Amino acid sequence: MTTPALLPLSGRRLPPLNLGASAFPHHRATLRLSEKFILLLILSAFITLCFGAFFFLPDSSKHKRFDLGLEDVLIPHVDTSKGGKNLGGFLIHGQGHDEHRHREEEERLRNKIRADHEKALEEAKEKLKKSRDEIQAEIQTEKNKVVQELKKKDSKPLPPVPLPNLIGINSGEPADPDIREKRNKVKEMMKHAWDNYRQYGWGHNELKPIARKGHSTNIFGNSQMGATIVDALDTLFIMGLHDEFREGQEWIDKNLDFSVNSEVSVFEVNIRFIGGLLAAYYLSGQEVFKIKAVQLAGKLLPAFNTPTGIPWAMVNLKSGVGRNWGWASAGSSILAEFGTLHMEFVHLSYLTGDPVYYNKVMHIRKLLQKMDRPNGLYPNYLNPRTGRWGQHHTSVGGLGDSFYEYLLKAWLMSDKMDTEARKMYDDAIEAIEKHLIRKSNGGLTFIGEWKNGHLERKMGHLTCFAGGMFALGADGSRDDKAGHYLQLGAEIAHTCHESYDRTTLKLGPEAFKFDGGVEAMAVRQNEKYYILRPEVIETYWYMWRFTHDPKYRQWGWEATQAIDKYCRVSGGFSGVKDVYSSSPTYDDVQQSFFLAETLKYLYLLFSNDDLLPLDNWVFNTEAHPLPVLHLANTTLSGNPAYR
Ligand code: DMJ
Repeated sequence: MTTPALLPLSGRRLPPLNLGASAFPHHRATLRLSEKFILLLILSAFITLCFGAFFFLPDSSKHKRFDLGLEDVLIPHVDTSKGGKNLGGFLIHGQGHDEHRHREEEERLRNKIRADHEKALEEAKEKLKKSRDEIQAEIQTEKNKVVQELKKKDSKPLPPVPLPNLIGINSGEPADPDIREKRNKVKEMMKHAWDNYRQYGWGHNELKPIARKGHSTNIFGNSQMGATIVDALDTLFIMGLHDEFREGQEWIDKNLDFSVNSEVSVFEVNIRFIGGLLAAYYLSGQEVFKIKAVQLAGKLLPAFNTPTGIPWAMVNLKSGVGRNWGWASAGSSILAEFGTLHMEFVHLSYLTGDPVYYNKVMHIRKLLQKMDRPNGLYPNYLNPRTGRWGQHHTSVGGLGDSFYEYLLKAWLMSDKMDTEARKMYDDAIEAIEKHLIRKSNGGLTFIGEWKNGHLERKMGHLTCFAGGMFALGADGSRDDKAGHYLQLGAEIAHTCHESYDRTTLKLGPEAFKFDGGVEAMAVRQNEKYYILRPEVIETYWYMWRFTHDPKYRQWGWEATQAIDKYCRVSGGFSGVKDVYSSSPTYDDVQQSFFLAETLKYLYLLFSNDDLLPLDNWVFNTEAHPLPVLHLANTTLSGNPAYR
């Protein structure tokens, strides 16, 4: 402890100080300031030492003594009357005691120390004899023990919740033998995709079906989180592949761990993992899925710690540190990412009774409602620090798509009670129709992209989901325009079918143009790939459910055959790099959404409508079915423990 006032602030010598004879009558000489200063310094050091001793010396009553077997030598009480020396609270026996006994004790102590040293040396030698692998295995065993202990703590069962009415989880068998055969074909394709992943990529996020090994991308971070297993579970369940479902469940139970130092996409993890786990829970009733979904959701929450509450795109599951992609309009958050959390987060609050998830997504909604929208359109980018829009780009495809989808589905999932969401959806769709939807010269309806006041006449494969969305939102639309929206859905389905039909492989390109003489075809080489995406088939299925027009099953069957012919390899299914080439090359990735979405929508297309009926189930954007919550606007929490 120093007393700053007593220390010179610079090296400059201070002038002598005359304290005068009256101050120190016995000192005739005047003290120089530096001498006084040294005296004061010594004094202050002494005081500091006393204080330090008083406050910082260990309180022997609180500290355990090290057990060196010294009990007979060090006696913890002070008795100096017999000539003992007091050293820091211990008394060492000296003169006046039995010298012989003392020497014996010293000898005993020396022997003990020697023996301990030898033992330690022996142990070290033994360790060194072991191979590096053996030592690492020992360390790993210790680590595993700690992880298991932590897991036990983490996996406490949640209080029970009354499950919503789960209708149509085991049905759908079509009477028509032709349709049954097509349905079985899709199931066989699912088995091929799963079995190969099981054999060559088990536990990895995805599969490389040609290299026959695991695959991953940065959306899942650097960990093996078994994305394909989680994404595929509900498809396995509805197809009746129960052994495979159980294998997946077992892996999740034993291996899916979110305490990993890994930076993941909040959106992707939400739609694939949380959505997949919740759907698996509702379908099977197995607690493990609910527990894992809640654990994972807890790891995503730190992403919301931004100045505005608009979450970061990515979060490190261990540290909770979040950030945005550099390419996204100067580090903005993306509409289709922060706007695609609502369904899963509402279910998390429902199942846990904890409003934290619900509050996070409602906060996003309130913030968006307050903001000005250029031409009534929502731009794709929003800065989470300033709360201002980034570049004025609007899309119903990549970067925007599922935000609109979730507005509609929030309303449907609330048993049509969330009218605020429905209003936001209606307003948005009106602006989209006005500014982005056009008819091409050849009469094809397309949805373009708005870029800084200009309409780009290009549509993405991703945008094709909108046909199904328009059909799904037809019932309950403003001014009773149900017929209009169903028609719009049919037109988009037709356009997207054209984008498939105009290729060599009968599979759709990633993006296609409506410019000059080009209609529904890709122009740039890097837009000609097909990566097993579901959106066109998704729209066929919704259109089939609402119209029962057989052409949708026909179009779905064309796509099934094309996928089986051109994407199937002996190690699974792969994307192709050019749908206009008769000898396509593979991208060697079996995407997890192929099992979650593409094959599920195809299976549903060839099933009866009583399998997952749309009055009772709402599909998240990764095709994971979540039940409608009939809550009658009272409370979100289905958990009586928290009501
Ligand atoms: C899926 O992960 C989801 O459908 C998402 O909304 C966007 N597209 C991919 C598949 O194409």
